[in-house]
Amino acid sequence: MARSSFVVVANRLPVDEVTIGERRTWRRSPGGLVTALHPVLAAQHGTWVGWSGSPAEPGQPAPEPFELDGMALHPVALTAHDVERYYEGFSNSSLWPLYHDAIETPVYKRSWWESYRRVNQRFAEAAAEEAGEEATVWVQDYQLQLVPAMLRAIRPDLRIGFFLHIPFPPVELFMQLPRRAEILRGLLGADLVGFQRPLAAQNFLRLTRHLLGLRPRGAGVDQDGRIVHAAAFPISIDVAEIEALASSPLVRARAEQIRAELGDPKTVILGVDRLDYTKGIEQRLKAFRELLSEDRLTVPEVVMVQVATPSRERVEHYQSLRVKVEREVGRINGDHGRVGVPAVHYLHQSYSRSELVALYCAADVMMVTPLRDGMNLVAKEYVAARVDLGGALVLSEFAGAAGELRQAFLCNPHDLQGVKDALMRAVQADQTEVSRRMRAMRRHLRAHDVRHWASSFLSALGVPSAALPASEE
Ligand code: GDG
Repeated sequence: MARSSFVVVANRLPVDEVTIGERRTWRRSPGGLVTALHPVLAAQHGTWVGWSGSPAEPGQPAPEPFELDGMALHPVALTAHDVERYYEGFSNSSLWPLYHDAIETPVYKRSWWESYRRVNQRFAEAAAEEAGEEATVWVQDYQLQLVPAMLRAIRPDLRIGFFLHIPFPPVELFMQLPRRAEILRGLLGADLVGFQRPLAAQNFLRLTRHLLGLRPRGAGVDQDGRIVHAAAFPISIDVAEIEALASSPLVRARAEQIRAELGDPKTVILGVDRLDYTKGIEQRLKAFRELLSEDRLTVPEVVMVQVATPSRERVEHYQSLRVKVEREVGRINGDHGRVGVPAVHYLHQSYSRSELVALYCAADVMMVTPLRDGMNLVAKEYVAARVDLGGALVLSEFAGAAGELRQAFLCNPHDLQGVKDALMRAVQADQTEVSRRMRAMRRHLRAHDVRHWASSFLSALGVPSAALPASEE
């Protein structure tokens, strides 16, 4: 039965399955996307279509749709086989590396593509079932690029938006993709295709000409008499939530305690990333090691904390990255640590939001050095957490966030010397300079939070302004 006027389609539902006593139940998961979209979903009796996160047995039907916090949730079933081929395979071993400048060599397998196509069809059918007459459907990210066209084929009455959270590669790279035309046609099923950065939107429009012989004009391209628009909508974070955590006495006390536990060093350098080869963790560690070897930095005056959250652990690229990072950490600690004082505190664990914010507040220098990143929310979270105007951000030019956080200490992560220089400038910056930079970045962020992002996209898609989430500012 078609019913919602607003449907979000994403690989994952915004919930985690938890066990309370004997009972299995669902809890809303933390995350920027659900924060941004919850108000729209709740106001419009919207539905979120996605995978629950646990594999189904073959032939087992998906759990029945259910309600949570005013949102309707429609689970899509994925078997272990789908997860291996559609998710770990085509999404994370073919598309993810290709779209990130082929930092790791993308792997292509025909069976992965077949699974990607089948699973995308399943998501499209679920969305078609939930969407009311002339409803708006917003499809998220690289795992679901075929959904816009598949959905349009079933339901031409719908208004369809698509947002890509990761970079969109230049034509020369995209052309590697064995099923490149299908992917591009899939995206062209949308009315609006949103990207993190303007260059990505240009890459997409250029590709429609190169691959399909279409004629892009300005920010749009005519596809079968229908104009598909492409533009940048840089995603953001729930600034108010991070500020509230950073101002809470508990988190502030925890930040002080973290510094004490680290031995009250003069300078704490922090990195927080999913353990992913796009994030430039090795480059950052190498820069730190060389500065220690050259005595430009010394332990215990300076220590580094690197949180590397476990991620995609069954994918081979990630297994070999872990070995490389852990070898580098071992080398640095072997050469420069002291009894009871490691140079690098390496944490291959997940933390609560409040512990993360306490770490942000405890760090004098935050290093965000991806080789390529759609946006990078960690950089924005660090800025939002620094209500005290303290802290220096070292930021890669290759993170989407560098387009907005211009007052960071910007660096090219491929240039080791450049990373070392940026880190030294950040460590040595005086308080006046640090707070001048932080104030400017905070001003920008407060006017561009995640609700602003969702509203800009949805109003460009033509959703009436009364239905849009209001920004905090
Ligand atoms: C993709 C794009 C784009 C990390 N460790 C823990 C934890 N995190 C949270 C961070 C942050 C999020 O995960 C990571 O977001 P990023 O943006 O940094 O990176 P990706 O996961 O690669 O995200 C990226 C993003 O989509 C949104 O469009 O910005 O470019 O690659 O929020 O805080 N959260 C908790 N514990 C941890 O240990 N609770």
